[in-house]
Amino acid sequence: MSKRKAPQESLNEGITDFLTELANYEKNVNRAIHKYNAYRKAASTISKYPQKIKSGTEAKKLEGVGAKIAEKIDEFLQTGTLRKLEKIRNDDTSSSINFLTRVTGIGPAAARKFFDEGVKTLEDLKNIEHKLNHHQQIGLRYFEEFEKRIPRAEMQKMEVLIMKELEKVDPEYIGTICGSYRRGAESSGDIDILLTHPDFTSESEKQPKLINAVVEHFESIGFVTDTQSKGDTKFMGVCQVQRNDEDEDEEEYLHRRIDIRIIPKDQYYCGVLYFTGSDIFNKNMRTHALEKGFTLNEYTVRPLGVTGVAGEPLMVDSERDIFEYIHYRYREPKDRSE
Ligand code: DCT
Ligand code: MG
Repeated sequence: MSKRKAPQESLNEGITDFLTELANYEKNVNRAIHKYNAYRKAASTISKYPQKIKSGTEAKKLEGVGAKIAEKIDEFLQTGTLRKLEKIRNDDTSSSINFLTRVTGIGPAAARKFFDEGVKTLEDLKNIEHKLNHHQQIGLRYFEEFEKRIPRAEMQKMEVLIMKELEKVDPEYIGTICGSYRRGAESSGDIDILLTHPDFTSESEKQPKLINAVVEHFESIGFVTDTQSKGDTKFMGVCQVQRNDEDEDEEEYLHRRIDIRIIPKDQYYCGVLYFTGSDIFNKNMRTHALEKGFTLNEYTVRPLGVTGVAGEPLMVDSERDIFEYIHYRYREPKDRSE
């Protein structure tokens, strides 16, 4: 998962930007995930609104925009700024904690802990590098590179490479690059790869070999450069496209965050759906599923009995199956921003 979302571009960029900034503040500094979700949802609806918003009242008609957000929009439209945001930006605690969470491996709780110990800046972090865990050390080492989004052209190059190399390890692997890339984004924050293999189902034993073989091969060709964490089904680390030495004009590629997951074949499409996102789309789809009497998560879709207890997982052979079970209009990945 990537840390920084692409900036929203729309007629109402000023508004969506301040809402996103407030969202991050709630998540990172206050650890108020509901407020984070509320701001993100409002930003997402407003980014799709085809007109320039002229007042809070106008915005309030949109889904996810309540009275308090409408008030902020009025203040922003009238004064060009927001007192609350000015205060947050000028507050040493908030800005330091917000900054620390930009390092992968440092979440809101760790950021608060470091801050309480007097660690506030990149320099401070470098000075206490020995106190960071391995994941955080890598986040620090590649801090500048991870802050840069990955252009779609580079994502496409990686997709070709990944599929070609996967086939070499075992032609039976099935792989999908999910995340914002699958939704057609012009740039991505990281690479989210989902794999499955016919030998691996939710009934079979765990097969750590399946993911290890892939990671080891990617390391052997110099594509995977670092490991942040490695489990039986999930790898988190760093990759880099190797520069073609014959092409002198080609620039060196940056280090990128990569997540690889292997999912049992019978749960693959629930996984692909989940990891394609967006997170807001997933939330809306899960809410819809509940309304129709189903519970949906990254593994399965299950009917809910009258008592609210989930039944056996339904058979799923495609993403479309999931939409059909819960009577949701099918949406292509490019139409899944919300
Ligand atoms: N996801 C989710 N809920 C979350 C986090 C993630 O449903 N809280 C899902 C949806 C997207 C997918 O996981 C990958 O997560 P990210 O990489 O964070 O999102 P992205 O859409 O790929 O965006 P980015 O381009 O920033 O990586
Ligand atoms: Mg991503």
